[in-house]
Amino acid sequence: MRSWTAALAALVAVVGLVAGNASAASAHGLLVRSDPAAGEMLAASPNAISLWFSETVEVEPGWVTVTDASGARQDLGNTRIARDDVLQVTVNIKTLSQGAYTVRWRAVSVDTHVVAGAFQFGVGVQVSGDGGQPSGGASPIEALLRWGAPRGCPPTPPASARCTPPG
Ligand SMILES: [Cu+2]
Repeated sequence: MRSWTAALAALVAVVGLVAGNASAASAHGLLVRSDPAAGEMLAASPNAISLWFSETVEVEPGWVTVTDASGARQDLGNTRIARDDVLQVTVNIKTLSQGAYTVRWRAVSVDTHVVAGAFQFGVGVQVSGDGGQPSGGASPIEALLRWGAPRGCPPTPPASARCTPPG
């Protein structure tokens, strides 16, 4: 009987944890848009990459990178929150020559979860269409917590997916 009681107590604790974190798990800072946009073809090199999130995030200087087709870094490693817009993350880049470039980003959401993704853009060239899909950095515990997420999340989201509430 004692073990049953302990098991029940543990179950109640787990359910409480999941329920208590469900709202937090749905409160990720989501990437709203970027400049350049995913898949965009630019006529000339921009001098910075900017990302806009749905809520404030934290970043470290190396957390948004830009690489060329050979994998060489083209960003200046100065990822930061924009001074005049708390929802904007910016990194400066070198002058890009014609070609396809990949932007990889990660940030810490206010709920302390890491969100991350990647997309491509081109300078003077078209990039393939599937470069624009953001991917999440969900941990196993977060995938578990998503059981309780009310909207936007399939019952068993793949680890690479991020839950984007509709609308
Ligand atoms: Cu979260």
